[in-house]
Amino acid sequence: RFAPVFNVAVPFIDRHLAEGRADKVAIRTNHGEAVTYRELAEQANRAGNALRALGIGRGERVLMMVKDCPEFFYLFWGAIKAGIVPVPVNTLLRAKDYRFMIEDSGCAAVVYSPEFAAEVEPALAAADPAPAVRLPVTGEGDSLRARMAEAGAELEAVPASATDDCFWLYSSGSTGNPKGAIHRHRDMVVTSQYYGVETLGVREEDVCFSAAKLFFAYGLGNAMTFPLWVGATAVLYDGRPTPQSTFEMIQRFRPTIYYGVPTLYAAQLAALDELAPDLSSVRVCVSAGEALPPEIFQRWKERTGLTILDGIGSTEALHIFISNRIDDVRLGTSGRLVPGYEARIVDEAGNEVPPGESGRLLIRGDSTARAYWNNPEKTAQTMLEGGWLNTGDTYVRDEEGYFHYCGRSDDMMKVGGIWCSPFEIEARLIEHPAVLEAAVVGRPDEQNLVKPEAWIVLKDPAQAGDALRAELLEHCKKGLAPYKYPRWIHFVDELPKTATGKIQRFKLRARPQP
Ligand code: 3SK
Repeated sequence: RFAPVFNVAVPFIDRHLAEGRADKVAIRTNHGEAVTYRELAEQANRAGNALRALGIGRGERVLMMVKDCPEFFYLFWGAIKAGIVPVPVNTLLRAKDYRFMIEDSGCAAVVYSPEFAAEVEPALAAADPAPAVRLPVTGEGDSLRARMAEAGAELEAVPASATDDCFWLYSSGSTGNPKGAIHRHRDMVVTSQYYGVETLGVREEDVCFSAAKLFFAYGLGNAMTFPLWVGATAVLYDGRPTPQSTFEMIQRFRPTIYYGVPTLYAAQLAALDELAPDLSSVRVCVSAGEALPPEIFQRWKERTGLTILDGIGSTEALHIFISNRIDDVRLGTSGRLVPGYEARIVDEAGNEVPPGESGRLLIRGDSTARAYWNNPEKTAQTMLEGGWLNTGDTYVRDEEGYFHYCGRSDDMMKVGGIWCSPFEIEARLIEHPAVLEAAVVGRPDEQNLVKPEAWIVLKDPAQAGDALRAELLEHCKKGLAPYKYPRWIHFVDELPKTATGKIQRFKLRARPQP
């Protein structure tokens, strides 16, 4: 239940001062900064006041190209408290992408970490309309930090209701332009309580470290909203997450919860022997972004003793809505529904299918975005009647309520008339000791019949060749239904991925065979 007048910055930020956590460290960074809850509340107020002094009004958008650093928190929460809508965006994008988002959002301000100036400034120069306010976070001249230093340290939260617009996140599908998913004040409360507390078990003593960045809905929950909801500590790293850098962060800051993505877990596993990290502080690991191959779960467990809780979420749902639990892991599945969410699996006509049959996953819960900004067509395709969200994922729910991932609905292929999940073939390939990563797509053969094609990254590229190709084929034929083995196997140095680590199978489909 939400109070009728409610600004979500109050329970996430100001509440901690009233509850005796003013001196507790809320944020630690790889630069050695330690920000207490008192400082966080004060700096967020300053950021909100600075935005107001710049003339930014209620409901106007501030685009944030900001790395993982305390200023991300200050700007995000200060804006919300002042009734302004923060829009964190992917910091790995290019000028043309930023130009699109600037124009699409009609933002009143762009605030960016100076590291991203080479892409953001040309986007600002080209955009029409373009915002009057353009500020680097830090720097010699005008900057957010300089404005914050001059702004007041007190700020009254603007009254809002739980269903008022609060912040946006751009969601990039496999095709088309990114879409601004509009989230409401209540959404972060819902994900923090239902997934963070009641599913994952985040608590005040925790130290949370996420390899996934804050601009990604997954990272935003992992390293900002969950720790702030329970008064825990977030650890931020502003560099590129590699096995080396993430292991260094874990050894230095001793997090209790570590959040990664499957690709990074695979790379970390491959580097365990060489780097021999001390992971003893971690009590649980989390994975999302794409389904975790069972092989990675098992090898991680054997090598580190740690359980990886795999779950599925989306930018539109804000965080994970189906998940394994620490005392309830069903290997090879995404787990069961998170409290507060309902699911339906439907066929192409929208009729619910029985357990054991695959179909499109729809979910319903109080954290789902209300619409895409300025995009009624995509809104109608995704935010369905009755509050259902079309996830675009194909799933099977078994009799016991566990959800088995089959792939993105647009990645599924029909082989010999039977639906075939690329994920199942990839999981089989990854079980082979030579394979680091695999992606499978459908490709028409000489008779124009779709067959699986595998693109493989090897742990040791020197092993590539016909002998290994034949071995992998045999491995697949042994472990999969006969029609599912890949008819073509290509060895590549890397797979095309989104900034958040999801394999872009559509790019492989478009690639000519080597
Ligand atoms: O892709 C996911 O699984 C996910 C999880 C949490 C939040 C956001 C996303 C996209």
